[in-house]
Amino acid sequence: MRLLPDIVSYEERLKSFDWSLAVTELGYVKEDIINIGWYCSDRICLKGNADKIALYYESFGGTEKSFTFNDVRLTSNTIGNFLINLGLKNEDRICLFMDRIPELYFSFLGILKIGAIVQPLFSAFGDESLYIRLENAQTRAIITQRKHLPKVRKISHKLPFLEYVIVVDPVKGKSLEKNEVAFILHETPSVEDFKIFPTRAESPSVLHYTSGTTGQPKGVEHVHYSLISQYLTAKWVLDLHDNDIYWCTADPGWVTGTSYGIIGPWSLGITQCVLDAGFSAQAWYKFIEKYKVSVWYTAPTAIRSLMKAGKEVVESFDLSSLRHLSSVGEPLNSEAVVWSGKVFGKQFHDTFWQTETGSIMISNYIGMKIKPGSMGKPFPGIVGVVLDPKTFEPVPEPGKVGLIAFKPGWPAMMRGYWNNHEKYREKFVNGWYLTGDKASIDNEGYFWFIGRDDDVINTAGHLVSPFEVESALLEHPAVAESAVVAKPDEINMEVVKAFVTLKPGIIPDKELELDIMNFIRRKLSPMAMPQEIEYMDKLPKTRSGKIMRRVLRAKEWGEEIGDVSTLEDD
Ligand code: 6R9
Repeated sequence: MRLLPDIVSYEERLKSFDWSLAVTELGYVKEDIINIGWYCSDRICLKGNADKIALYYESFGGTEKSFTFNDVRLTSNTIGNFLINLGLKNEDRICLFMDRIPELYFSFLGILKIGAIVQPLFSAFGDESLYIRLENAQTRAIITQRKHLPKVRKISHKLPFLEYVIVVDPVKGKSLEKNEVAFILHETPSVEDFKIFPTRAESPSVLHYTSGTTGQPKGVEHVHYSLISQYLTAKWVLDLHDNDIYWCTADPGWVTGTSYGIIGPWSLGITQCVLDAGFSAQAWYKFIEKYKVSVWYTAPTAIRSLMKAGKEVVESFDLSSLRHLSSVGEPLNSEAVVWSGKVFGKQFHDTFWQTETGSIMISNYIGMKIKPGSMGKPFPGIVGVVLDPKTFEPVPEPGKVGLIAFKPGWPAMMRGYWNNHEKYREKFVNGWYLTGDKASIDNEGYFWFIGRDDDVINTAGHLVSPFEVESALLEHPAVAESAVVAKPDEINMEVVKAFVTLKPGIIPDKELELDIMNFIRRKLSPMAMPQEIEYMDKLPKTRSGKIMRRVLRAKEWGEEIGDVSTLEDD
């Protein structure tokens, strides 16, 4: 493998690692101001890179735009100034509910510059998904596009804390409703000097929502100090160098799209590109060829879809610019790693982390031998183990399955779940942070992913809570009871499957199945929509009345059902 001359091996890094390496490179002085918005724009300009391209953007329809780091500095200043003039202030929650348009990226930094908390949400979310998260965070403002206004309007009257709906592309002459304000970036005078709020290491920065098995989604609280981890992992794991053109395919509604789609690369002054369009093998290869992408961070479902599209498609494009490939979000099967080695001449480097960890924890570090199918080893400075599920002590034998856990204390670690201290506390046992995933570690220290330790469904890298889908299903007029589990899928690894019982007198048929699916798609999201609905006369329940998802899941995966002694009698 070709390594760039400045690369230090994993073993060497382990010997002398300290997070202060990043602190020094970033010029951060302990106890002083640290603001991610400033680090990702102003600082890069001060270092002499004001005219360097920060963002190449291409829209769904093929519109191209490019922005320098100075543009990023000015636009984020301008947005920050607008928010301040509305009366928004530090620690207010401001939601981004937009497609991947340039305003999304600039607003992210603008919100951080005023010391407010940025709450990014997928624009594909339906009104119910949006409502639950805005209500939980008591969000004060939302920045959106007019195409998403109908969803916002449907719920804004139920959100007493939501004061402003900021629309970045209103139609001229078409009136906005009373709490809606227009903000058109290119028509707003640019703000050259902006007083950035003096955030400190522990000041809150980003609030990402993630789904668990029970209860509503949890808001994961991050702080400005997360920059230290995000900067260093972007540099050493994604292998970003000054002349790289970097493409992170993730949407900033997901933590990968912020930690490594904004903060990591821009704090390093790297040029990145964004394609605001859905997946197509042709379009993706064309994009890599056109922008000469050298570093690519994507997800296993996309890689499997590319595999399915075949080698011939790859060969019709010039992809020789690619230098380093990484993946995250779900298990990366060994076939995909081997395939990428054959067709791109480079193997994908798997990385493992979570919304809660804020930055990459386990990876196939640059230069390290790749064992296809393994997630690699903990990043220097990260103590990662697998714990015995009964004693919560590290498992000493190589190859034995346990719970993936980390010693708390790395800079990007979440600081809490929004308003949910109890759930946060449950994540720690014996001084370890529990990820909720299972793995084994081999005799060379490589981690091998086994699966999640809960019922959360990971479909195409998106975590979907069965509880959220079950609750939404109950709101459908025909549904009496529901149970939701993962079902295996060749491309997405898992998809959502719902088992339902119907209300008396309702006839189950195909039309109703489609109606229920669409109901969930509109209410929650396309990711949460069940791909299959199975009608049941009765759901398996424990004697105490709890639905046994385990039994239904085992059936889908062809596994042993296990202990059913608590199953209700007929
Ligand atoms: C960044 C991100 C976290 C969960 C995690 C695990 C799964 C992530 C993985 C992986 C197998 C990998 N996951 N990376 N599973 N191999 N390389 O994905 O955050 O959305 O919070 O998901 O995703 O189950 O616990 P998030």
